[in-house]
Amino acid sequence: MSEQKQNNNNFGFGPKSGNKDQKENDKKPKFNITWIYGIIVIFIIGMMFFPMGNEPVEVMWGRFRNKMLKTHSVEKIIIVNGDRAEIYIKSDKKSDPDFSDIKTPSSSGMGMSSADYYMKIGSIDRFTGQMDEAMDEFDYEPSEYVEVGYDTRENHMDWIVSWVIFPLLLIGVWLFIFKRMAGGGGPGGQIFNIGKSRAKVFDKEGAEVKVDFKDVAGLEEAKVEIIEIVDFLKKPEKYTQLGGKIPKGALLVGPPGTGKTLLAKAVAGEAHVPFFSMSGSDFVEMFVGVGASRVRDLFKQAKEKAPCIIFIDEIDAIGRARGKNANFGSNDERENTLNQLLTEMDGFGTNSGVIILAATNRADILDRALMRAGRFDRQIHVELPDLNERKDIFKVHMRPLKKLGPNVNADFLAKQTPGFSGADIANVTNEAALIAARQEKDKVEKQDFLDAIDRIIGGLEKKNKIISPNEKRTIAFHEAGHATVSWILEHANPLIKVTIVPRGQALGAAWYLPEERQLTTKEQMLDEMCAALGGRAAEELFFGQISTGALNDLEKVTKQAYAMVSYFGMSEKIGNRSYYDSSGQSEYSFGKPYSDETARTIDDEVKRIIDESYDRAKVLLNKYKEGHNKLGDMLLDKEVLFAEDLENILGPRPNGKNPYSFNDEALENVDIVDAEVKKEEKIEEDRKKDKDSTPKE
Ligand code: NHX
Ligand code: ZN
Repeated sequence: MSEQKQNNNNFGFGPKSGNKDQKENDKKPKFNITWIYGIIVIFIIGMMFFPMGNEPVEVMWGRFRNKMLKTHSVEKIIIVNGDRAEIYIKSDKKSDPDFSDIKTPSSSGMGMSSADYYMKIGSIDRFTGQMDEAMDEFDYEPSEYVEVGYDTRENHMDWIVSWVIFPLLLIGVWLFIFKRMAGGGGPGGQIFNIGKSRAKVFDKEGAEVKVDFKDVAGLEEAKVEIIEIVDFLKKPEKYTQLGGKIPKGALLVGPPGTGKTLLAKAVAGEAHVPFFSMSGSDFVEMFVGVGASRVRDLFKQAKEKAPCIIFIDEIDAIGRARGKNANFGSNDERENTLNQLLTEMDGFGTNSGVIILAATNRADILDRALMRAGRFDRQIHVELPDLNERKDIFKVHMRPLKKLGPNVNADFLAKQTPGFSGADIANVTNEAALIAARQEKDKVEKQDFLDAIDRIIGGLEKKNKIISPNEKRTIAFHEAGHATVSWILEHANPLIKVTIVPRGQALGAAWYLPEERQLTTKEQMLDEMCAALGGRAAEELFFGQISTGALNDLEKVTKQAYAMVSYFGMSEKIGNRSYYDSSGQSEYSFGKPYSDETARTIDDEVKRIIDESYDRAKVLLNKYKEGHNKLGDMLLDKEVLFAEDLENILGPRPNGKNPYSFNDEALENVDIVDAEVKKEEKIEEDRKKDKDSTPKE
């Protein structure tokens, strides 16, 4: 099991503002407008097929001539649009049985004509000619002649269909397609909003932001800086009257989960000015130029509401250093967005009252231009919490837990969680509460917290994994190997427990409590490597065969050895040279900054260091064979062993001078047995020396 500090990198999940946006959007009662559209369409179609009002009855020429003209019953005729003759019957004739099919007009009938009959006609001339002929034939007096009027009437239905419904339908289809293309759903998913900024605005009332600086535990230095920023906005005169300029932006830098976003939220909660929050990835879209236009829009909005704060989370999404060799795997669109951001930051005056906060966990990869004076001219480093800060963070997160067991102690838990970030601690307390609830307990107890810590570091326990007895023995001996070696070595991390219960990816693990230190000495590194190789060494010595299980151990050891040689100047052959690239911009873009010869030397040195550590582990295990085997058997039996058990078997940890401290010459070209003899002699000597020289207190 690797130590907690290293493992911790896998557990960075700060709250992402994007998720929140999504949730709030879903919460809105979504009234389904499609239904209304559907009803309207059905209604209109219905109107087309079943017109309202009374449509006159259709008649043919024969009936018109013989039953209407002949009986002198026609009052007038209106020719509509040149193809339809509407016939009005004299009111005194309407009671005639011939006209019993006239529909009684229902109150004016929605713009329809109130004619009694109609007839389709071929042409006006022909129709009027025929009528004249018929009227002559039926002896019409000139005064009796049926009047013929003309009318052009627009068909409203046709008009509506061609000018309203059809275009509406087109627009609907078009919108639908673009909504899909724009990714649909999300806020601003509509095509019209594509260039708008997606910033979430928290207004002065700050109703949504309930975080203030009281909720931010630890981070004292960062808080001082950030409180000053709040002050800039509240009382700018205080700073400008002395001629000072208000900074434009500050960059929050720190590993994941350390509370960068939380700090920004606290600023929003305290500043009482509008707060624009968005994530760097919100600028990115598949359409060209969208990122830049979103930046523009964001700044436009911000300037309107100044004084205010803009917060850009995960700014590395757009702020990554622009490639030197353009258009080779570089992203033009991202560069445009970045350029726009740079221009906007330069563009507004220093005292315009807009302050930009940005968060990233990788300041090293950011473009230099972003960090020069006048842009993000302040960097606020947010580091992993130390012991005291973790204690405070535990206290903050334990507040909402209703009932705590009597033995739960934030101090103790802080000691158990070196290398944890604030987010990890939040996770631990929550997990502990869940574990307690699962067991139907009415309190969250210390053991629940410990189980939660194990879970966060190692993953889920997998008690039911099928492991053959032979494998079980291998695992037990492997872990006992780690335990034994690390117990004996003075500079190795102190062991808390060993277990052969599978958890997450690992089949077994040795858990250490790494010391909280800023510097690591060569001896500490070598001892740690030796302990890491103890597993494989035990497999080889006591099983005669080695397994794939040592993968993680070997990976860790190899990286460590490589770092010692090529970064930390800890090998004589390479000397005090470091090929570490802190700029992170691979300034040595053409391969390695050293010759092939040096590369070979590095490889040789790495191999030597690892081989020597391995030999050392084997020597130690050989010497402490009995203790190791006892440990292995006990592990098979109990599955978990704690430091007390190790002490019972192996005796107290060496706290004096370590008899096996690393010595370059002593191990070179010496086989194991030889080395063992020499070492044993040396221990005796050292012990004697120790007894003689160290004064007793
Ligand atoms: C596996 N894991 O993945 C199993 C579950 C020596 C008893 N096969 O050093 O758990 O064996 O001190 C492909 C091939 C991980 C992927 C081999 C992923 C090997 C942890 C290593 C305990 N404790 N090792 C340890 C462990 C493993 C691994 C692999 C893989 C073991 C060891 C993993
Ligand atoms: Zn191991």
